[in-house]
Amino acid sequence: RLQNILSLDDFETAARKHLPRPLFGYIAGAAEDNISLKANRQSFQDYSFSTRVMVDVAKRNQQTTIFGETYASPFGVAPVGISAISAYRGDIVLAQAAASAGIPAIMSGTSLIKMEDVHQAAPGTWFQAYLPGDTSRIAGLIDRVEAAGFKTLVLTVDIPVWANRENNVRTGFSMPLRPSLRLAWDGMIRPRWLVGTFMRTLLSHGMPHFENSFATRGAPMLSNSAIRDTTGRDHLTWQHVQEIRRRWSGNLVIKGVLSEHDALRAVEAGADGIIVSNHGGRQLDGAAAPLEVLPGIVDKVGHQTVVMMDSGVRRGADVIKAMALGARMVFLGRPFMYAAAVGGQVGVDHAITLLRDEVDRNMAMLGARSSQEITADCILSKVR
Ligand code: FMN
Repeated sequence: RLQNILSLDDFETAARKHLPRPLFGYIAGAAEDNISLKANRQSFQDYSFSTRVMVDVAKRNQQTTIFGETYASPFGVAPVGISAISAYRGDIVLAQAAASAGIPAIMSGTSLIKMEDVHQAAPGTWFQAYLPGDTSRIAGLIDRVEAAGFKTLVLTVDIPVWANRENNVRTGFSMPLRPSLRLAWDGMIRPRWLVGTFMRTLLSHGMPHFENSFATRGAPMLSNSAIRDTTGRDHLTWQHVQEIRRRWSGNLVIKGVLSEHDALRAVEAGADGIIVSNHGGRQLDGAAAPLEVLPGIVDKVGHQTVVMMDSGVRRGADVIKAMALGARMVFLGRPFMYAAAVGGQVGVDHAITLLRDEVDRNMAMLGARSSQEITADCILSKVR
């Protein structure tokens, strides 16, 4: 049935049918009025392409090199929390699909699979951490990530408090996940998810637990202890990032930067890279779309650090526009998650292929042979 999936948005349509409503809502949703969610998509339409025709583009190459690693495409898998509840062994599926396609994947700290297991399955995976509010636990976390073998640590810094995600309340998603008649019914009418993901997980691995940086290690997903440690982050500052920098010798990436000021702070704190992101519109509703602020940030720190972005990327054309504005890599969250839910690793492979082909075709029509040739000259801003 994957042949009917012609674009990443088709995975969303398929996932809406496949997943229980609370789980689909958790992935698709954003915060409050979805202003940033919509702005993320709109921001790409604010640019059009300026093509170069009759260029010999017979040999095209979309590789990009970051932190000494050459990736096959300039896009990767963004961290998505509790993915193993929507797709069987979700974190591993996403990481392995990315590894086999030669693109980066960032595993979420809010995962239900041990970081050590994901690293073993796909050693090139990056690890994303939410810092514990109890700062005495930061050192232990960093040491564990290092001992597991990860080379790149992504610190997500846009969650001082949880956003107001009314959408979750409306669709019946909560943390901890509360069993309800509605949830049970919703699962029963979606037997492929019920048997293929939920029952299979329960039978093979037992009830999912938080295993990494998000909550106390080993907290079951259905218990209050799952959320006990997810608050109390609102006192964290750049000082803590500096302390982590001193302890962590691998690549350090700061995710959730939206201003030139913070980009500079991240560089001063010793970041090797930043991900310009509004968390897919899931945190501060009304926060700028990353594409809007990207050029200013690249101008400010692009010569000192690797600038990447996410939020709203759905097409190869979007990838190219972000690169033309100076992003060295872009990440996608929801689309790959839908693909994992609907089709497992084969689904994610298909999603990556669709996006890769779009980038490739568009590069040809644009007259660009390599990632280096995707420059500001390739696009025009419609916003004056
Ligand atoms: N970002 C994190 O840094 N850590 C997470 O655990 C995390 N969980 C997410 C869970 C879901 C269901 C979604 C949709 C996003 C999550 N994000 C998380 C944000 C993504 O990493 C990324 O910033 C965002 O999805 C990009 O926008 P897009 O979905 O439009 O591609």
